[in-house]
Amino acid sequence: MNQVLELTPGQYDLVYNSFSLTIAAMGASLLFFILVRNRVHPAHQMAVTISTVVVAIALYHYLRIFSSWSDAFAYVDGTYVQDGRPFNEGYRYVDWLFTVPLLLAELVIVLKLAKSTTRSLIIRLGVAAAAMIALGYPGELAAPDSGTRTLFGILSTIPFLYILYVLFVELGRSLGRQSAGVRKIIDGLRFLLLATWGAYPLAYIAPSVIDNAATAEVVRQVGYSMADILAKPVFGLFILAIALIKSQDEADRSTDDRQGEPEVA
Ligand code: RET
Repeated sequence: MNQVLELTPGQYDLVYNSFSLTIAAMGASLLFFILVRNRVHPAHQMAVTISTVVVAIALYHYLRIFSSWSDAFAYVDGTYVQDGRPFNEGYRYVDWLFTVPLLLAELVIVLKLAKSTTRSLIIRLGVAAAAMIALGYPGELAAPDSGTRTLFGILSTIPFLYILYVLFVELGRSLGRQSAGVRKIIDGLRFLLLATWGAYPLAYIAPSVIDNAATAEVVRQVGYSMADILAKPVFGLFILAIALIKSQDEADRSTDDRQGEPEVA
């Protein structure tokens, strides 16, 4: 496609180590979400279960990404040369195709809105997320300065903006019914979402705006990996916090109910 990519050992290792860190983050959070699940009231366990599935999917894909990266380069005279075997970018997109709709679903589920609202939000957000990822992939494979990359980047941004609209405008209207503690965490969560999801399109345009191909590749890979740590395990921790507060509310409510009952002689 284009000229052979050459990375300095420092550049190669930065990407290698960021993949390694991401694997550790996914593995540790997988264990943590499994262990902590029973502390959550059964009514709110589904959101935590989805977090667990998301980091498991990511753990698998990062293991594949890690070996694809190692296989793609040969160490020749002090430089890492991409010696013909292409690095497989597909793992990332297949991962996102599953995990992005799941992440959106867990956010909606933990809020416990009316059944019909939940259903409609999950379907609309899921379809938009799948469209965003599917449209991004052809652009990701295209050459850095090609019209294809720009075209698919723009097409993918349309469902992306729709998702942000639903989360910030539509969902905002239903937050009034949440408790003050939950509302505070949701505000933090939406900020995290905006900051991290915004990093993906930025990493995508790196090859188009950075002249040096090696630097652009490092920025893109490290950018995607760090964004994935924030968007999956860290996002999952916020969801867990909401589920735990709601579990406490549930426990308080059942204690109140019991106190209201007449004492049995
Ligand atoms: C692409 C292509 C260029 C335009 C846009 C993109 C957005 C990607 C996003 C990905 C989010 C991924 C997440 C993964 C977590 O598991 C596809 C890079 C807008 C927002 C949250």
